[in-house]
Amino acid sequence: MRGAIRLLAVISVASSFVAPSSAIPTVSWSSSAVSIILLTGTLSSSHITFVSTQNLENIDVTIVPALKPYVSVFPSHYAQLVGGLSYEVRILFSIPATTLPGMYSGTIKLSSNTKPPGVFAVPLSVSITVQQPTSTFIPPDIALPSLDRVVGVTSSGPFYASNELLISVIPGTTDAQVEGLAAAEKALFLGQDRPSHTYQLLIPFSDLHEAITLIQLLHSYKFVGYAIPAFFSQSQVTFPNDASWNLDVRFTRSWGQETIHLPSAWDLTQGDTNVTLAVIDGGFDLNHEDLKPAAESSTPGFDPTHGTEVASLAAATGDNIVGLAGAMWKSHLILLGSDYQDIYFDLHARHNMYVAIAQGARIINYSYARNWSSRCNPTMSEADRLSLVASETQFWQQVVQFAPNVLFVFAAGNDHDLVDSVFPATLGTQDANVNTVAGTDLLSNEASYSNYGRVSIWAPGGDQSTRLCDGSSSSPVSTAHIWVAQPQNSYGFVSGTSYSAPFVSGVAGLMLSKNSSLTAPEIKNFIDATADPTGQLDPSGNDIRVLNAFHAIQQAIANPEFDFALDSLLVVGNVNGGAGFFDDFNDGSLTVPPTSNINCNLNTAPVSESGGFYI
Ligand SMILES: [Ca+2]
Repeated sequence: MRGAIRLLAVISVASSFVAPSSAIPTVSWSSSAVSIILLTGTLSSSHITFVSTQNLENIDVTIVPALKPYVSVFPSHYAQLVGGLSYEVRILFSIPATTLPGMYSGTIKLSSNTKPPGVFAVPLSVSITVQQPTSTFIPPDIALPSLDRVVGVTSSGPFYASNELLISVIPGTTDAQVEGLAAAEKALFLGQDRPSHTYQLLIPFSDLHEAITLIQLLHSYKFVGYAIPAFFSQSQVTFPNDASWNLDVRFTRSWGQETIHLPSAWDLTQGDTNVTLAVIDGGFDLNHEDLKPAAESSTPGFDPTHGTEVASLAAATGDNIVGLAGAMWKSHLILLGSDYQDIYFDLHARHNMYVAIAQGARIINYSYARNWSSRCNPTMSEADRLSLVASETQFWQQVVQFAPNVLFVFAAGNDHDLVDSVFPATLGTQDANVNTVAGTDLLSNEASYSNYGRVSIWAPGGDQSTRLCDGSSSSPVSTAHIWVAQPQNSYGFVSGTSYSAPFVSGVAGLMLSKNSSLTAPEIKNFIDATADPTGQLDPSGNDIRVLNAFHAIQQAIANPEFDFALDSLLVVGNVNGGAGFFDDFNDGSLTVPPTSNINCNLNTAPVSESGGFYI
């Protein structure tokens, strides 16, 4: 039954600037107050801006003690503020599962250790209304798990939301049926994802094995398509410990782009603002000087580091003096963030894939992964492991197969392991519209951390010694990294298959810029067919073949629009319109000039014709 809770995770922000009471404050918030309603055990984020009338140094953003268990901010410190400029503070609300229902109020303040104590900025009022989930009200949107509910099988993952299962129901299932299940199984509703008919159930279990047992029970309900624990993917970054560069700076910053022949590719195209590329990643600096996201359709997430880095390789603005050149200098770029640091709630990530598809994305980059191999999960039973692999396959294939003409580009992952149990990367071994990208080093060797096997393609990821899932450390040959954009108009070096994937996403975007009629499987096939052989084999005996942007785009051009390998056109049934033959590109592929329109009127008998066609 709806109505018990009116709204969830709706952030209301008063619209007026703070009016000074006596003295004019140096700093003004864009709103006087922030208020939010959240369920216990969930999380949400917001952002707010402020302006200072003068230059300031060393300003801290502080939270009153009463709110500290529930609120954190990013950034929490500004070394320099320029008077008159607007600064954004991101606010994360995380309501631990044990929080009692009620109203929690307090303030967020700006303070300066060089200014006398007192009010130079009016504190921002914050109020949080905490409610408990029920078995009778299904919140209308996804709920993100609170930070205390992020638990790991080990301290380095895999991570899942405690006491939460996701059930995807078959079309036609009613809310009442799902409410009946919840009542019978003593489950409470946290949220739902409508595009995938998925419900988030709060239901107690002590570990993953118990969760899998519960899932088998839930499968006894005929309307349950599948059920799965609520997992988080992990960003596939490896963290630099030491930068030991011997090479010229210019070369170190562009070897990845040179390896995949982007400079010659850019002679053919630098991209197209009509090609929509979505990067689903941790968070983004939407104001970065070198990123131009589509203003209407991006969400920043909380920690802007990883997403800014990944997006810059695919789509940093080229030829603008600053920063670097993304594979696509021009694109329609959608950036959809997470509200966590280096993890992404799977349900949210998948939901954002549906969002990107609805907004016309042709390419979706996701540089996150989770590995269910026995090597990475030595304490898990084989039965549990296979059960999770089966659920995961259904979970990710639901969105991949929903949009067969969208190219999904996934990082292969950083465990130096077979890709077969890595999600969502392993879908590249079975789905024609999924590209799984493994990482190479400066010399186009397999990066020491990169997963391998039946990956779709290899691309530069840099290399360095990395802690692997089994606790061992990888042994790099070279330690060259990848130069990327980072928050607040800075730049730096990183490594990981996180950074291999966006090279492929950007090159796919370049291919579409030259030929928008390419299908996602064609893009995947052309990238594969034109890759550079290295003569090396990965540990499983597969060829290491590195992305070649120039040849991939040439292949895209060689397959112009309307040049079908079609022998006949059979029109069956009631088509009210016309069809005909023509050759759009004058490339000589049609030897017979355009002829013979076919008129397909209602109720005409089936006809067949030969040649190229348009409808
Ligand atoms: Ca640039």
